[in-house]
Amino acid sequence: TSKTSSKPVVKVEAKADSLICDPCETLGACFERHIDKSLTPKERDEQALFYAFAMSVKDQMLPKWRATRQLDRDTGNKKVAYLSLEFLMGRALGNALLNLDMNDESAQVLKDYAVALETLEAQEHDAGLGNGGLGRLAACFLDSCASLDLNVTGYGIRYEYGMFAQKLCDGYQVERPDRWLRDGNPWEVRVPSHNVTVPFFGHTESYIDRDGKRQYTWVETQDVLAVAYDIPVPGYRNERINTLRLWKSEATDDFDLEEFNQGDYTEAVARKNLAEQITMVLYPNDASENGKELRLRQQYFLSSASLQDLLNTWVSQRGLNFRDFARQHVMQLNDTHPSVAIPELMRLLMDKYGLSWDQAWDITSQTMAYTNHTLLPEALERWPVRMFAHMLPRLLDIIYEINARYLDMVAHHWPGDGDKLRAMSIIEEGDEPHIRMAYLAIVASFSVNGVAGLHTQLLTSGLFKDFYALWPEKFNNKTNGVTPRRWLAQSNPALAELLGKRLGEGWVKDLSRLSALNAFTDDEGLLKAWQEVKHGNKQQLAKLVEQECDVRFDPKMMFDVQVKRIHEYKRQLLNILHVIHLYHQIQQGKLTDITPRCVLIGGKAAPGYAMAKLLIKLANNVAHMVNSDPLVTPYLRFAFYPNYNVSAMERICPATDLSEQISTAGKEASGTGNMKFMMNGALTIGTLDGANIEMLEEVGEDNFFLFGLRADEVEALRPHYDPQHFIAKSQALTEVMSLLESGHFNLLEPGIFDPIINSIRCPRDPWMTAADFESYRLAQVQAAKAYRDPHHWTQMSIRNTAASGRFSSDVTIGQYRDEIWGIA
Ligand code: NBG
Repeated sequence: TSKTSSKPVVKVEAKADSLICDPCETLGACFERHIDKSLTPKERDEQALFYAFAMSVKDQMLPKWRATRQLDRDTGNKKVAYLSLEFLMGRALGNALLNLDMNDESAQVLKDYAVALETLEAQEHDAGLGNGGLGRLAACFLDSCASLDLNVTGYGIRYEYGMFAQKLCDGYQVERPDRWLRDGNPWEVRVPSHNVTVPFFGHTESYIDRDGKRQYTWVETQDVLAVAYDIPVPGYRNERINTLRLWKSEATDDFDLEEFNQGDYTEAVARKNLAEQITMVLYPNDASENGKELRLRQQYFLSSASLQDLLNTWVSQRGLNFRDFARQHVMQLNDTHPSVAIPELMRLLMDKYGLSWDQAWDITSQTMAYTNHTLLPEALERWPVRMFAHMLPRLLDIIYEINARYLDMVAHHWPGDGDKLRAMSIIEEGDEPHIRMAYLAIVASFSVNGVAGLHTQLLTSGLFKDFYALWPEKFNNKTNGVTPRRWLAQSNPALAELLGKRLGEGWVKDLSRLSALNAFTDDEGLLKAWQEVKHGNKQQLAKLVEQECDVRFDPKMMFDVQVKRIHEYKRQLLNILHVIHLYHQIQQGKLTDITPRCVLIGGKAAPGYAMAKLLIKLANNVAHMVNSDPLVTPYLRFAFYPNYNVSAMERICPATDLSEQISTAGKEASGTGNMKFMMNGALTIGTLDGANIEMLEEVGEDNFFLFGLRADEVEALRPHYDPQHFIAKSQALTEVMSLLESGHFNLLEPGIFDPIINSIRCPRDPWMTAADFESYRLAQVQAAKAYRDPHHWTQMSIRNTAASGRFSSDVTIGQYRDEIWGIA
């Protein structure tokens, strides 16, 4: 029997509506109600108060939230669905209060309960539903879409366990589950009226319909229920509240029923677990393949549920006429992770709604848009055909058909070129054929974008060169950005206040206004205030570092910070080698070029990435040696920050003097941390990579510490790269290597760092650490020297903030709106 999702979905008005409290009820009254209703006096601990308070803030949003949905329904404007396996939202309370302009009211209300707003804010668990840049970008984009009053819905997965919690055990990373929902999530609203079912497994059957046409059905599927959880996304001081809809997988009732009827109770319960497994956990790999079957299930689950949701809404409002559907929708695919949405939309349109191939293809290819986030080959998704055949048989048929038609076109463009056909085919042949998801995404999308100028250029001249020749009009660049609400107004209140006094409040909505600061770089009053703000932020971070790392940072020293995922291409190693160099210099009494500094590194390594984990151990061992030598600590302190996440960054970036953006050129697609630091007045030491290039363009070489090979130089050097040559040429690196190789940092564990040492010395080192060391060291000397002139340093700091306007995600989203989405 078929248990496919073709049964009619009964529409019930969103449950959210019935939850609405009296629209006139004040925040205070609402809070009182939540406390009185649900808490005895004994239960009123800070966590419970946070929950009640967040519920009250959400209640205050409900009327606007409903009005937004009503408005979008009534105006029938084009709708964008941002499909992403990751939304790294962090905490929501502070952001909601800022955007809704409820900070003063909140403080007033909480006075009566003798609890500080910051205390409640600190109770919230980070929504860590992402790995790093890609997931946080999606979160910044949601804030900008709502703030620019755009009809954009985020579709994602409600992982029970988010990004793992990182513990350090003897300097090694240990992963702990992130049970972020353990105290409940006050922001979400379960909306069962939007439930859909998602089919898996089974097989395809064909039949001849009444008109004599061959039709296909997918039968004997195992269906999983997708339950919608909505989270409000308030715009900054406007009337819009958008929605982030996260899907949770559950067992379908009829599925259970059948098993129960057969009397097989345990089997039925076991099946239920299988269904619920799908959304259990986020895969913790950043920039490397997650080639597991469960991951493909997550991708299909998200894609199918979201498309069914969009189609159900369309049909309920417009009936079965799809003529205008493409004009009214865009699906933005955040990397290839949700690209299985392409054959799924074809399937739904043809098998469920009876459209022809050509009609379905027109709609699909006019609504799908793909963003690429990496050039690293190990991160490009390829799924075994075998896995598709088993799990998604109907989709495999469709992918084959897409490929056949597309390859005709390739053959036409390059007549008689069999190699071209093989190279460009969506199916990679071999002993184990694979589906190349990026190729599928390019073929079916009307827009393909990279995330920074250099990245897009490398895509069109390298990885996707052949596709660019075929469809140059599809390709475009959208340089990333970050939201100034969270990353400046909220995380750096002292600087925000200073900016407000100097520039008015308009900068929060229009970050280009920060450029007006350039007129004040000789204003002694501003310089002094600027320094005081930074100093205050550094004092706060120092407290946090002492608490988390048991290392004392001195706010008078330079704060030199690198926080991001741990990956060889990001070259935390280069940074650690430089720390070893400084340590050695200080021990030798060579103090002339030394500026006292505190170095902070933080970030998570993918649990299966041995080299990245070893780098964490190296950082910790070096930190131990540095911090326990009283001759060294007046000049140098070094800490590894555990469990780096969004909330940690909110404390770290306002306090940073020097931001480390030191990836091997050509490897970092864009970076977004680089922008957060710049916005908060840090100076960057960096390579010509990703968006660093555009930052440098904005701020000028005099306000940026540039070093290292360019992307083209890296590639030119690769065939004859000789690290020994670079080591021999640099006295500093020679000394660092011999200290490292002497076992000085691992006396009790001989040999543990050999893989790192060997990687530096290996001519095939893809990251060319040795090649850039000397240039990096010299740039560090420049930075150290510059820091000793506080007046000049502060001017450069101001210029960095002033030049950061272009990196607001409002600018980026404005470009998506105008150049890809075509929405009002
Ligand atoms: C990451 C890149 C970053 C970029 C973010 C957001 C992946 C696959 N890519 O450089 O490494 O800033 O995406 O675009 O996570």
